[in-house]
Amino acid sequence: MTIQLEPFVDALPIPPRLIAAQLDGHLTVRLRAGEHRFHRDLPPSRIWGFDGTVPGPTIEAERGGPVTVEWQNEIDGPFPVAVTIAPQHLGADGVPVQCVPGLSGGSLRQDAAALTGHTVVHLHGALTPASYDGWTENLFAPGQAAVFHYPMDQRAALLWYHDHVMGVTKYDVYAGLAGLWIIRDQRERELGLPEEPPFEVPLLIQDRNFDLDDEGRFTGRLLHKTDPDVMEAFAPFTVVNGKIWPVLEVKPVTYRFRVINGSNARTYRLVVLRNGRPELDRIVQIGADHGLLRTATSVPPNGLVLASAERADLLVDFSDLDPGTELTVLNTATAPFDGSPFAAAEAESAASLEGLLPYPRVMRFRVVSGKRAALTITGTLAADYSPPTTEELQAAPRRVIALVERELEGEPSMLTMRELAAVDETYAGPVVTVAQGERMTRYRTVAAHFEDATTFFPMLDQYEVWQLMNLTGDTHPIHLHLDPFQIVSRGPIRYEMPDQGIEDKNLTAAVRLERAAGDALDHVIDENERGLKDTIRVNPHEIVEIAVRFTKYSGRYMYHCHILEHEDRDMMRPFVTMTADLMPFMA
Ligand SMILES: [Cu+2]
Repeated sequence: MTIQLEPFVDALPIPPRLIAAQLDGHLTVRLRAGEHRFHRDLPPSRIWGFDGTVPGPTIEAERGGPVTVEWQNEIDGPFPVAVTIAPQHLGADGVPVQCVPGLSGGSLRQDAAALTGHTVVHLHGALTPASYDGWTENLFAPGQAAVFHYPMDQRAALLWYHDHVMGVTKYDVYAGLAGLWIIRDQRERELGLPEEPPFEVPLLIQDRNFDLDDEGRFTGRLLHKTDPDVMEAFAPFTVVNGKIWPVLEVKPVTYRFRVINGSNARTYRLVVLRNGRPELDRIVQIGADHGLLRTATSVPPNGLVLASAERADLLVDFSDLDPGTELTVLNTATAPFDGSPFAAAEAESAASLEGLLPYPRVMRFRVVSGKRAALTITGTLAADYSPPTTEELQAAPRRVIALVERELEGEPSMLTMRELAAVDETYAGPVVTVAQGERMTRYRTVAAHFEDATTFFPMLDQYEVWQLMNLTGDTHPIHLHLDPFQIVSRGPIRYEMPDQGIEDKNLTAAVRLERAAGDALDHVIDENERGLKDTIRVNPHEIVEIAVRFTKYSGRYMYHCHILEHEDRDMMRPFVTMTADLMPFMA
């Protein structure tokens, strides 16, 4: 008999803070095994965490104040997460196995149990020299340390640091190796934004599952469970700052919430409800991945969508509410997420076993008494960036990437990003054709897997346009390391692929830039996506164009899907930023 977990009983934890300026910009963070209690009624779970906590400490830095972190790997085994592939997608009761705790008949993956704690740390969203960016294969073992220098020469934003090891990022982050990193600057101070608890609150949203004993009681052991139909882990329990369905007492004032989706795979569409009715007009979004938007915006009418690694900086006004009022945050996004809409007004009926969303609840706010105060932000928030002009983009090199899922017999699907290069009509091999009206371009696949030769060599200080075409059934949040980018366009595509069109190294497809029959998505750019982004959602039947300009650092970096199960298998590719003066000397 499974013990039920009572919602909204644990107070929302605020992760410990490490303020770089108080430590002369020199921090030591130890990666350690530890114990963590995810809910009042759960036994403690073994975890791997930064400083042994879940989440790790929030590191706070100042723009222009470099930070050096000595990441000391002090992990000792065994790997704390039970990893299993359940034998069936549905349990005997017809409920998808990913909606329930326990192994569901799966056996433990012994190779996962044998992981010894090699790690590498990546600071997501940071403009970092390549040597400190956390290249996925540059591991440090238990007993070793990495000293990484972060220049912090970038605008204020919420970043996050997490493990990035080739093939097992999904396990290491799930085990707890993630923490927040906030950069502050003068512009935010001019706006009078809250800059510390209790009125500035980070919200790291993740999903977790747990193992059961023979009597069906929670053991506390973390569980990463997938099944033959769904290769991503979509865990049933939503965790915010390390607690399942927590509650935060709020005064009747305006709060600033720094929200990040740190889940392996799950996308959230967040709605706030009072007495069952959505009250999204309480929320003003002032920032996205790389900090302040040009102007504040409301969240989309269906709710705030955040795929893995996306961030939102929100002001939420509680100033009109009486003590005792409760507001509940719900998630209406089913999994795997494919961009399908769901009306905010229906949020209370969002639960869906088929959609791997057994519990839509995320957290609750409970208003307590206090002096009322509202913070109103109007006008221009930021004027330090603008959308690239047509002239800037005219000369920009175009890079074309197709996202594909290759189904394999008896093992999980292989997801890859196919880098494409234009060929003329004499090329006789497999091609992808992309047609817009009468104009048609033929492409061959020049790279399919992480270890294939690098084909992207962006030049510093020059705009590039990357075109991402999704030929799969799910939404993929594509993340570029190093500089932020801006979305240029999003539109529908229809495509045909022959049987066997997706080969190991090749791709055959005919893509047209027009709407497919039965495609119900609107393919619009949300207002809150018009900021500086480092992760962008590419929905099914969609092409997204982004404009990126790398500015400071030359070297080898990665771009990848931020669904960790996809990144690990094998939706990740390298790129090398180049400085123009070296080009004459390149072979
Ligand atoms: Cu993906």
